[in-house]
Amino acid sequence: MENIIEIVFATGNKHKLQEARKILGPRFVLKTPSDFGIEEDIPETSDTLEGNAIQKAQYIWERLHKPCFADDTGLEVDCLGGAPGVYSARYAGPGKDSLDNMKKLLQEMKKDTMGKRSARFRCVVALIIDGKTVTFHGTAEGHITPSPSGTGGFGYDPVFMPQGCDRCFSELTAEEKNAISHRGKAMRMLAGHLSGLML
Ligand code: ITT
Repeated sequence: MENIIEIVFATGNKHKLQEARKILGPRFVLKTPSDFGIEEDIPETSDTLEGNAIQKAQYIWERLHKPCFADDTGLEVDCLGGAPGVYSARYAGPGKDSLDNMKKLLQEMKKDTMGKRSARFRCVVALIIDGKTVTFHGTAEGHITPSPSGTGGFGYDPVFMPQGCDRCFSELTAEEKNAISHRGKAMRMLAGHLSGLML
């Protein structure tokens, strides 16, 4: 029988946690910072996804000294020169939510974009075990739709249509999104790595 692997996911985002639990399956018991009384927002001040993912995982490692990982994700839109990218969470400014971010994105794309709507989600997962860091990368290619649709998922999902699909991430079931998403890809690599370590 496979052993259970307990690990801390350094996130404050409940949607990410829900997705990670589904992707990783019952063998992995995911704890959160708040299970250990860490309630503050974990700083993410790097200008790269990898830098932020490592920074978030390190924040938890330094406080708990338990196996932990973090996820930093960005949406890169080609006609906007890769924006919002690493600034996806704060695109519409401080104190704004996902609806404001999507609104700003669609507004920006009404400008001189020559009809080009290609985009991708990039996810970097940073794992720390025994003080050693390893990163995993996952990408989902697609395009930004002219208006939001669907009610599932979170963040920019209502305006992101993955390549080869006629529905946005927000119109897919959780299983369908996880099968092709940036996070699904990165976290399946994480699971493979952890399984190989025979923790
Ligand atoms: P943690 O740092 O606590 O993990 P966060 O929400 O701050 O949570 P990010 O910095 O990685 O996480 O978020 C980047 C932004 O991209 C944020 O606005 C999310 O809503 C959005 N986002 C992340 N993953 C997404 C996904 O799978 N689908 C749609 N939007 C996503």
